[in-house]
Amino acid sequence: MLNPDRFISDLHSLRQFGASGIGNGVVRPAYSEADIAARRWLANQMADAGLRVEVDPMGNLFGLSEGPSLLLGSHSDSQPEGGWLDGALGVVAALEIARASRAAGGPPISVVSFQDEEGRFGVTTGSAVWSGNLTQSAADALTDHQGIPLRDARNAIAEMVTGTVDPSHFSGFLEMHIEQGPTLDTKNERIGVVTEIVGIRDVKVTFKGEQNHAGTTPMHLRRDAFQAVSAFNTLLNDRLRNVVTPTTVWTIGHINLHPNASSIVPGQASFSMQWRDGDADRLNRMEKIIRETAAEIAEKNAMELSFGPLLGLEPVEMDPKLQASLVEAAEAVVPGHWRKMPSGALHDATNVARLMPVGMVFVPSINGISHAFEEDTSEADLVAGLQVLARAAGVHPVGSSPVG
Ligand code: HGY
Ligand code: MN
Ligand code: MN
Repeated sequence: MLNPDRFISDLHSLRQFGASGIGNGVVRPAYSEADIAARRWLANQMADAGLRVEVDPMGNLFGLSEGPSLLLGSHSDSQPEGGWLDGALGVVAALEIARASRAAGGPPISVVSFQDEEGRFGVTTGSAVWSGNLTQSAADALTDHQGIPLRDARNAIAEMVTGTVDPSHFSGFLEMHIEQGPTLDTKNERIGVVTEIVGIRDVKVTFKGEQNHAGTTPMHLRRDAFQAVSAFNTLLNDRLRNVVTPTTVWTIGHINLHPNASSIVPGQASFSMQWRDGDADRLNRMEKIIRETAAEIAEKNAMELSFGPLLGLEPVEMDPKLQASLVEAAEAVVPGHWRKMPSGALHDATNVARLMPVGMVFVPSINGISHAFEEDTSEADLVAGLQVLARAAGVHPVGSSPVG
């Protein structure tokens, strides 16, 4: 049987690694001390559950059941300011279901916590390498915002590495995750059966102008890199209007002004340009507009323009059979309080979908908040999600009575 109390207690134990800020916040970026300590704790829990622990060269942590098995899991690294459930929920739920499955004599369940899903170095880099979406050498060359290459960062986990893990062990992948958006919360529903995951593009853009004195440099003589970013952002919002839909998103989330000083006209601005949509063609059209608009602004503002490597993942559909299992389980556990929905957030399931059938199930995020210390979900919804995931994974009995 599932043990909901142990499940909730494990979530709080995992939160201790990198516990920060207000409420249930965590700071547990890939390969940080907190991340590695969390992976050690998870490895011990997996071993105690009777699973064979393996860690691949990227630091993806697996708890393997004997023979062919269904893989359940998510990631345990966090954003620079993250919530206690983003990723961690799917890993701890997988662990609890693996325990219940072994106690019930099957079906065989394996567990995974992927590394750097939050993209300290790129976009879902751990599962991207494991799935063959990204080569190890390309991943190793990626750097974080401080310029640290992934090659150096992953040395911190080297002593845990046991070798590669063959994806052919697994018949499919199921991931439980918080919605990280407002839909379930505002519609007062408790479970989301994911139909598809959006695609993403992410590129670093740099404008290089001229550093100069903020007092003596007349406005008409300036080559101010921040002004170029500001003009680019305004023009881009206008240019994208006829291409995007109400669900398309684009974000400048990180900006590095050089030299970032009050009395110096910034000579250089490097920023992250990220966009997401469910349609690959629209993502490509947006890329063209972004590149053309940046070139136009560079020309007008006498800036040098450069782009970093373009990172991205294509939109992906969830497996119909796994969706059907999740629908049956949702109707059994929370009858009438679930919906089918797309995912606006990226997940490891996108990469794993290259290798095997994948399915995802969401639980609500209170006020739709995520990637923030305030991220939270009610315990009752967490347990409902656990029961839906277990039932869809064929692990019974899971207490088919609807949870309160
Ligand atoms: O950004 C994302 O969608 C994911 O949480 N890393
Ligand atoms: Mn996540
Ligand atoms: Mn996230």
